Amino acid sequence: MRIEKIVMDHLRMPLKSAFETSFGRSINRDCLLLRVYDDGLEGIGECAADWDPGYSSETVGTSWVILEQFILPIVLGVDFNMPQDLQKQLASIRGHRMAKAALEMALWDLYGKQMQMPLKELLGGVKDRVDVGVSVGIQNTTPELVETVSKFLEDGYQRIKLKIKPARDIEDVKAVRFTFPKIRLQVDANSAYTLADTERLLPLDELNLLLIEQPLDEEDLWDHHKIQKLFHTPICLDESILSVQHARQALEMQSCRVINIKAGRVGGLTEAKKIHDLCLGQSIPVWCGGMLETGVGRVSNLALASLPGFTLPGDISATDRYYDEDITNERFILNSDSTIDVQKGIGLGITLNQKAVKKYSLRELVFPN
Ligand code: OSB
Ligand code: MG
Repeated sequence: MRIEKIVMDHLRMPLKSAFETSFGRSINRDCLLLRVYDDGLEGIGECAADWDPGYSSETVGTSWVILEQFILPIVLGVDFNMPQDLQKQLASIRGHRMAKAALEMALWDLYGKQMQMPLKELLGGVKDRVDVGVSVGIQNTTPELVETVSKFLEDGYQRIKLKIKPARDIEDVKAVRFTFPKIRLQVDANSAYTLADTERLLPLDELNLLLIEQPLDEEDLWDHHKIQKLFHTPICLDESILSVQHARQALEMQSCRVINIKAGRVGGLTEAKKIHDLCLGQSIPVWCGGMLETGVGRVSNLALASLPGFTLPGDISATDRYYDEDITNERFILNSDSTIDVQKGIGLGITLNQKAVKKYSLRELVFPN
């Protein structure tokens, strides 16, 4: 593979409904779309960074700058045997994992098209459909939350994740648990707590949750160890795991018993697979997180989640949970058993709706120009 040209768009996608977490409320999902070209073939990638640094220190703006000023100049005209070679090429650039992951995704798509193989096969996936759930944002009131959950259950989602934050936690989660005593339920705090809050969170341990995701700050690996010791419910890390080293150290420290894997957060599918392999070797369950991706990122998540160690349902919901109109011609639908099919086409297996890309693009860069 030799990248001759790259086109980068900043997209602003209107969400079907506002999504509120402990770090904020969004009505749009901003992202970057990358298209790389080699000899008539196109590879497509999506950058998971959002408009603001609420979830991660990376944003659409920082990703744009790091791609334009540093990453794209390094990779232009370089020969890659495999997408796995990218990280070595970019070793001189610290951090900025979401920006790097976007380019890696585009290389995986290109590589799949050259090899005539679907991403699932390239990664070593074993499933044709993957278990999925839905991540439910914080609602205005507790009754509204119960109502929203009930609608998603009617849609067929068999696993519900509730976003929580201080003062919108125990009461909300209890209400959902008491209304639906048997559902698979988990919570995600997105780093909203400190060790001082732990005592107050203990009632969560009585609600038969699958896991409690990222209660403390990204950097609090050791404090997560302390909180895990107090809870029977598995602690799951999301924000804290930026690499396979972090995963190994978190497991050695017993800071969690489950890991949420997002390719964007860890710098790409190659690193995501390394974390999967490490966890599989230690019988640590993993699941595929989501970041409200368009169809581009969604199809990549589905392929990743088809690896054998992804034993818990992913945050990979159907297209209509997020967007009325998507930028891919393919839409993803929920099967009756709360699964979504893994794409079978070569590479990512998707095509872009060019009209939609134009409609949602705020700015475009053609490199070199
Ligand atoms: O913490 O998992 C998270 C969305 C954006 C950023 C972070 C997170 C999320 C979600 C939504 O929970 C998952 C999805 O449905 O894509
Ligand atoms: Mg999370």
